[in-house]
Amino acid sequence: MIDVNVKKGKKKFLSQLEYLVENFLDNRYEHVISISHNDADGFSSSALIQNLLHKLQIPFEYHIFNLAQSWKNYLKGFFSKLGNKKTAFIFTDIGSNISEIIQIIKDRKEDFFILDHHEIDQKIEDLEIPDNLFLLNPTIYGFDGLSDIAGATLAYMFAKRIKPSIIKLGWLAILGISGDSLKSMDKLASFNKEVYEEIIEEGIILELDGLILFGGMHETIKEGLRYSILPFIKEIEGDLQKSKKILRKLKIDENRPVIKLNSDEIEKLQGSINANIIGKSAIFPKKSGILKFVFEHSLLLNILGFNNINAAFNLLQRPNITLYSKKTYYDYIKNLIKNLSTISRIQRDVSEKAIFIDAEGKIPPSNWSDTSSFATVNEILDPNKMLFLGGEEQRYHMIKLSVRCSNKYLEKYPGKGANYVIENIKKDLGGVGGGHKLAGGIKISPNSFHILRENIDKFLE
Ligand SMILES: [Mn+2]
Repeated sequence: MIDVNVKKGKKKFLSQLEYLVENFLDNRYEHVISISHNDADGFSSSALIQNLLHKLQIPFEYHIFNLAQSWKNYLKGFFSKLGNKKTAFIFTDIGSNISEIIQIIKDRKEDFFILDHHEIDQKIEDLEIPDNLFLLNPTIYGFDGLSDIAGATLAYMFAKRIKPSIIKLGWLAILGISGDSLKSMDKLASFNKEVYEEIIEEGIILELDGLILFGGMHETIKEGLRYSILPFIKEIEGDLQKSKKILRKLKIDENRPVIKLNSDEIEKLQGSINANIIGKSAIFPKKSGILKFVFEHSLLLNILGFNNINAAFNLLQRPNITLYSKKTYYDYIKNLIKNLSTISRIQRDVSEKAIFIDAEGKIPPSNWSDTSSFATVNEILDPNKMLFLGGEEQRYHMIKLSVRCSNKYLEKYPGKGANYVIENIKKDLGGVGGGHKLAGGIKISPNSFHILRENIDKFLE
């Protein structure tokens, strides 16, 4: 295989991975506490670590943390209950508020393994890493936390080095990749791509060439066009009648499954739709219904993770979907499409480099984050500007903002992505938040928000 990562510190990254693996094995822990994030990538990472610990016969507990409280308060709850067993914490897909975490753990006797792909909140050179912290973060070595390596990819690589039979659970890594990257499978890069190809080789997932109507891949073509959120199809906007009309004009049987259209039909359809709908998708041959389709499965995990952690973990065990999950899925998709239609018409406050959208009263707060993400990947707004979407959070009277930018923006302003601007804001105006280059979030006071809005281009410099 061609090594595409020579320029990035692949060797250093892999030797750090070995270092974590060696220490994890040498220390013979008697108890492990796994903590992961509440999204598809986080659940998949957690499931991989749980399976590893099960195989190693190490007693463990697992938890999901949504960063709603400070690390200090969250971890205090664990520290007060620890006995004398030799204990390790494993954080996956979470925990890159590294300077804060170091202060909390540096005098503890437990060990902490952090496997995360979010950008860390400080320069690594400026950190004093305590002996009980085992940090593996590919962004330190120049990798991109979204396109190059998902949290679950990282968890998979760690677990597989310890127990090679983890390869059979590689589909979990694919779920994490799909949930975080929001990309057609031919656009994966680096470690994500390597793992993806390895899992295909293993026969655990199958790759399909053809239509990309993510959100509706499991449907008939008329419903697939209607429910597609990646790409979001502006010509249809979730309207079944509009979808049927297009298909009738093209003389395509509206009841054919999305994945059964032939190349002639696909080409005809592409000709009348303004977004790219051709690419590669993947399926889990052992699952059925919605769960057979990788994107749709990971989307459902993301949706459930927001308010039903047990249902999300349960989904990983099941070959097919429950009625409850199915309803949740369609409610979500319909809502998102409505929100994306709203976004394409909503009033925006635009500066040279940024777009502000006041979503209060127009989009439910629980949808702000996903609406921002899908508006950005679908280029519904100007891709040359950074998006700030949000409003006041009623409970705490803080302004909550989703921050998003496109790859196009990053090419124009390298190194000045979402996490960069969030750190700038925190430095000057306070607040809590973090994220990746392309996506992040921050909560600030109404006063700070006012200053931010007036001076936004300075924070983006
Ligand atoms: Mn992640």
